[in-house]
Amino acid sequence: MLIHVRKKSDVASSEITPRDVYVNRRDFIGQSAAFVAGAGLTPRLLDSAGAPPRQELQDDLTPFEDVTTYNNYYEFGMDKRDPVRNSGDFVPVPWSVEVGGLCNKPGTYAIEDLIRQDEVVERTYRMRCVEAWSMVIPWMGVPFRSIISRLEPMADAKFVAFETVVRPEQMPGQRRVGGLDWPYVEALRIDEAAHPLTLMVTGLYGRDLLNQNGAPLRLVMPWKYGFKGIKSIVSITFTESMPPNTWNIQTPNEYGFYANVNPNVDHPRWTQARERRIGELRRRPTLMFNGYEEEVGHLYAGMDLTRWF
Ligand SMILES: Nc1nc2c(c(=O)[nH]1)N[C@H]1C(S)=C(S)[C@@H](COP(=O)(O)O)O[C@H]1N2
Ligand SMILES: [Mo]
Repeated sequence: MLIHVRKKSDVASSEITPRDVYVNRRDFIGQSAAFVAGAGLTPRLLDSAGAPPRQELQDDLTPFEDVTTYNNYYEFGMDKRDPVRNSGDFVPVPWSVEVGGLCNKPGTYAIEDLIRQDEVVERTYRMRCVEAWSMVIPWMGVPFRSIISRLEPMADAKFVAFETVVRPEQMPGQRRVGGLDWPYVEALRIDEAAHPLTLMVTGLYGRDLLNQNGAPLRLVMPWKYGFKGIKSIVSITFTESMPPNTWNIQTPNEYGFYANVNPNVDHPRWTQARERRIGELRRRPTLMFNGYEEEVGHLYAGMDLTRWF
């Protein structure tokens, strides 16, 4: 297998970057490239003897401070600072997820039963928002494929749909009139959902997710625009036909279902060829599938990637 998945328990204790190294930017700047190299995808890179290092080796982690204060989470407001400011009343424990549709193990699952601690891995991924900014984030979570296999989808299940919690009393953005319809919904084709890179995330920087990042449970698919990474998930449903997704409902000519990062298909109102990495001044080129083409390109073989945005 090309992708080496490191379980938390596999990591030698000397390799675990202590929390205060993460939190103190000055300390980890010098180590972050090495840390990215040690996580997720890179053993393959180190193995490919003689090949020039790929761009991920130059990617520094985005500081914890930025990852947790510059957010998109419209349930808490539309400005980047709103989620951290307005999510203090949100209570992510206890938590359960409704599983239904075309699978053999439907039911109400406590989060502890869905997320097995011995399956938690750490993965450092680039995240590219459709608004043309990006970050590099060390996530913790469980590969969604192992959750899927426990839920036993039936043969006619072609998609997986997700919903975010609706709690207007704790989420001021849901009390606003106009704007998005709630719940926020998203979906993946089942082979995308089962791809080894797709992570059901419970933490970042070695600690539990904060409310503004989608506590206690959110999705991350690093080759897709960030809006596919639905936060605070309360339902998972296996379906035969393609489910709707929030931003496509809202503005179908701007946001698609697949939403694969693609520098060659511009947003109607801005270019997608470049992006601003949070913390950097110069814009960098956006990579096809956000740099994960080797891993995920086969999922879209034969699709017209200029049409299926
Ligand atoms: N429920 C919900 N999930 C959401 C959003 C949202 O507004 N509501 N915003 C999305 C967008 S546009 C992005 S870029 C990412 C941002 O994740 P982050 O704030 O953890 O960086 O969350 C995605 N998930
Ligand atoms: Mo986004």
